[in-house]
Amino acid sequence: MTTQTIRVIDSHTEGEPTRVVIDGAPALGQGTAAQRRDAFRRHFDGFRSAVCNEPRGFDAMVGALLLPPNDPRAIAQVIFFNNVGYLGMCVHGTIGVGETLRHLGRIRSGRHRLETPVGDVTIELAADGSIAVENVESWRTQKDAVVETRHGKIAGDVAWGGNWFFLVQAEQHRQELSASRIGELTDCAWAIREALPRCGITGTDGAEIDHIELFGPPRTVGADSRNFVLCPGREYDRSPCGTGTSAKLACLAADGKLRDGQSWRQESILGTCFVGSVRSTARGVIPTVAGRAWITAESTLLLHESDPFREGIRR
Ligand code: PYC
Repeated sequence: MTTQTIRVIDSHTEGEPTRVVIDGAPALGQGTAAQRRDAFRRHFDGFRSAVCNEPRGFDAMVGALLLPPNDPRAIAQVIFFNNVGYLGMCVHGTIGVGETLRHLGRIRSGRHRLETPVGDVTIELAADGSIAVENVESWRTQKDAVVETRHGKIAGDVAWGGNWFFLVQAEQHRQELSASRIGELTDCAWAIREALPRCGITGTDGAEIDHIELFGPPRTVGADSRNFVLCPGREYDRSPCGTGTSAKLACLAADGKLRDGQSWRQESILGTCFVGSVRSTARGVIPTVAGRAWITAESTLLLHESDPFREGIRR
């Protein structure tokens, strides 16, 4: 009987978990992060499920494969995945990767480039322990698109922040953004998610919008906004969701409500914060989002040949 071993380092970024695979990843050949992500999806989807799903993970777990870069100017290549599939970018996960590289002694300070399937991003380690991610270019493609759901008609903006988002003002639909209402918020956000394709609302080139962001007034002193973000696998983001914050910053900038360099403090449904700012481009913005991560475990996952759940409990 053989047993496959996978070495991982777990962390959480402002509450949201990241599991970085540092050894035991499948052989994906040479190529860009997008090419290797496609090979991973085609040939090793069971590996994704084993790392994220029960009994070794849980629904909120975001995995990150740490691979050698395609371009030697980058420190590493990263492919993000979750309980149901693959992410374009993941800012909380990138902060988790940064903290993991620091924990491993591979970086100490300064700026470092990482390759992701949707473009290169940069991490910068600050003296206070936080990590800032300069994300991929982000922009809004639709304002006030209306979706017909079982909760009634709901208007929202479509924006790219490294993943596709539909952003909805929560108060307009009597949705109080409180951690005691996670069940109701999940139900509302999922109804929107399911209705979007029926209403023909997509990202560019028909891309599926798989993240729903409800936003409203903050509760923490000094924050600008609170959000609730539902991820593709029907699990909510414990952090303020960095790609969702990037999408929000792109909408604010498009509405003339955020100047270049101005700070925006985005609070999560749990009350943790990311600090964001933007630099304008012709199409949208380049967002920078900063937050903190903590290492929670160094482990070896064991996948026994005889285990009926060696590839996790798939959803
Ligand atoms: O921080 O970008 C993010 C993210 C995406 C999904 C979960 N977190």
